[in-house]
Amino acid sequence: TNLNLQEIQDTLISVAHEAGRMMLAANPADIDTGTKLNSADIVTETDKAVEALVSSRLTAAYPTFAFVGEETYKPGLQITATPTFIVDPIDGTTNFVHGFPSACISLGLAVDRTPAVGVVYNPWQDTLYSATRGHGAFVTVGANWGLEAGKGRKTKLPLAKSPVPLTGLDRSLVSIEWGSQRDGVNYEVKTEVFKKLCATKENGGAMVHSLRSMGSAALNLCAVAAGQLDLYWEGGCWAWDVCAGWCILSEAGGIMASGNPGSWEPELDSRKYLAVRPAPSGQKEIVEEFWRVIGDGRME
Ligand code: LIP
Repeated sequence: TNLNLQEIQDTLISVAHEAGRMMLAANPADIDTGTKLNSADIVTETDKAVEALVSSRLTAAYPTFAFVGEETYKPGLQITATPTFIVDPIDGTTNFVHGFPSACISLGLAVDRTPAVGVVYNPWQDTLYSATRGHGAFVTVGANWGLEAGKGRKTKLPLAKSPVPLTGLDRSLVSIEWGSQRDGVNYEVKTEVFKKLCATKENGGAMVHSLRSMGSAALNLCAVAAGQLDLYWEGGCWAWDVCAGWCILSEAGGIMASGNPGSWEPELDSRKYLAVRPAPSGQKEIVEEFWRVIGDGRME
């Protein structure tokens, strides 16, 4: 298939801006909030309304493409080789509900089960990340009001850190997430790994510079793509959390390995990921170092 990925990206960007205005207009204090897996797995009326808007816009523009969205996903649904929009209407719903300004809309297109277009937009910070396969990754600051006022600036992702080799975990800022699973195998593996990452090494040094959680997989991936974080590790998130950010990460020169030791080519829906920032060297070595910290633990 000969797809015009740039045109698809433009459509996703305009949908992202429309969705962003909806999110800014919603008052999280007033919206009906429900839960899914447990009390930490929050969904709001805004998540559902944004997904309905996005799905109607994208289905009208690209009727032959498949659509997978967080709020309409049914267990068992498979992502196939067909061009598929993979959408999280609000990634970082917990932050959204609390008014913590780290949440976004994540709009991805997968072709042959591989991320081909990614648009991630945080309307609170008016920051838009975008990428299409083979054409690089960009960040636009002041994307909404700025462009409307003729003042937007669109620049290549700030890869200021990319000339800096990765020299090891002990010089790294590492993003981790609890996710909403608070028991079971993933909980056990995560608590063990988090504990090791916070520890002192035999030589008296620290294992990592520090740990962060942006509360949104998509924003974690964009921060890694921009070189603001060195690594991001999570198990339990879904294809809609990572599809768009993965495209942005790869196009910026970062890599995505499996969150379980062993695989350099994780599947889009494998639900366990380890992202590494762009760097001229040290990417493979830091993945192997992180995998050694995980040791025998394996997430589901
Ligand atoms: C959330 C993520 C977050 C992750 C959670 C959850 P939601 O997405 O992006 O980083 O830890 O597992 O998937 O529910 O806010 O769309």
